[in-house]
Amino acid sequence: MNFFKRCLPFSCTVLKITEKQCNAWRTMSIVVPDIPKPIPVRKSKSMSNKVKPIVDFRSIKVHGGKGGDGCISLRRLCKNPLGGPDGGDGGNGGHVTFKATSNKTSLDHISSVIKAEDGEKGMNRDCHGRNAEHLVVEVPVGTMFRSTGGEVLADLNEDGAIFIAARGGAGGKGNQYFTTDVNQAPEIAEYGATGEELTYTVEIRTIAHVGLIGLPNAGKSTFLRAISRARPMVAPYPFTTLQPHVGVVKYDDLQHVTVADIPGLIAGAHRNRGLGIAFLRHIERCLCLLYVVDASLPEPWQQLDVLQYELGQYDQRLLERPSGILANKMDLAPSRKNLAELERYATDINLPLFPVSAKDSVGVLPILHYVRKLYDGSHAEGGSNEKAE
Ligand SMILES: Nc1nc2c(ncn2[C@@H]2O[C@H](COP(=O)(O)OP(=O)(O)OP(=O)(O)O)[C@@H](O)[C@H]2O)c(=O)[nH]1
Ligand SMILES: [Mg+2]
Repeated sequence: MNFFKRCLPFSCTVLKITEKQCNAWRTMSIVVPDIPKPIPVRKSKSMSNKVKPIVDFRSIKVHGGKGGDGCISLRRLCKNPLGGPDGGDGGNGGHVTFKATSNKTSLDHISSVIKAEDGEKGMNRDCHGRNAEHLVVEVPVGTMFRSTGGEVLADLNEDGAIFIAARGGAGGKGNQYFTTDVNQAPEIAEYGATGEELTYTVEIRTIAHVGLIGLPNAGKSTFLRAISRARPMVAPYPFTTLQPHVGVVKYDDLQHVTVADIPGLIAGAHRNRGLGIAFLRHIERCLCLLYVVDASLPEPWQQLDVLQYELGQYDQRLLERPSGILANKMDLAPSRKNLAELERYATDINLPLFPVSAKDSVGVLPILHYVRKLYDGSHAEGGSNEKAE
């Protein structure tokens, strides 16, 4: 019995998975020599309701902690009624610092107002107030801090890099500090200094290696669900996705490639129509682009025209990023009719075209190989640029 079990396809016996997952796996496990192969998603999607979009831009206000006030006190004991000044100094306020870490990928945990602790007040009997702990906020590697004028003030591009965003105020001196030969009982002390209050815009330079771009309803979220464990909402109406979602594709050489589902673009997006410029900004933060086209619509190549026009109007350099085209919804009859014309169009603009049915997970494997090629290419370029610098 065991022998027969071993002869049967592994997926049908050991793992209890659905027929759809089984098909996806079969398509994925085609042997391609010398290329890292994507590892199919075996774990089912989480049942909890938390669907976390990625936050790549935030406006924040940071307040350094206030220094503690110095104390005015004159020691009076029963046997020593003129004991002298004994007011302690206040403690220093904490700084607000940001630390780059590879454990974070999003800015969603950062609140819009961040305040560090205040220093403690000084007390009598020469007790100094406690210095406040510095507040350390973790951010993803590649986070940039800009002033309100748009100037880049810090770029945390290394794991462990730290930026002090607001310094805490120094603690005030107590009256004991002001004792002199002339004035043996000063009744003055300092207030603690207030901490810095500054405003920054924080943004992540790269949200994902590959960005999925398309008109609303093209099937970007469905495709991301097919290749990763991400769970962006899928529905047959436009603008279902309002925030980018990032999924991870794993390869058998242990490399992880992140793919972002960007909210749908429409004609006029560069003039702030639809979800507007804020969403074109997400695209800027992807190293490579995949245009997702609904091939079942009449003249689907027009979707490519619109997408490329909008990207070009926003930033011409986006068109030079390594790209590819996904002709989605190939399970529908009109798509098959449009495919030949779409292929011709793709050849004209010199981009590879991949027919796919995201809903049925058919045709996914060649895309994942191409995604890996784009990723390797962008990293090789990055490496050579660094060397050149
Ligand atoms: N037949 C078929 N339908 C698909 C396919 N992919 C997506 N759909 C359907 O297309 C509709 C839109 O899919 P989404 O994945 O939400 O599209 P989207 O591009 O993320 O849309 P927005 O988030 O609004 O920009 C849904 O009803 C999907 O079921 C496919 O390959 N075949
Ligand atoms: Mg979507």
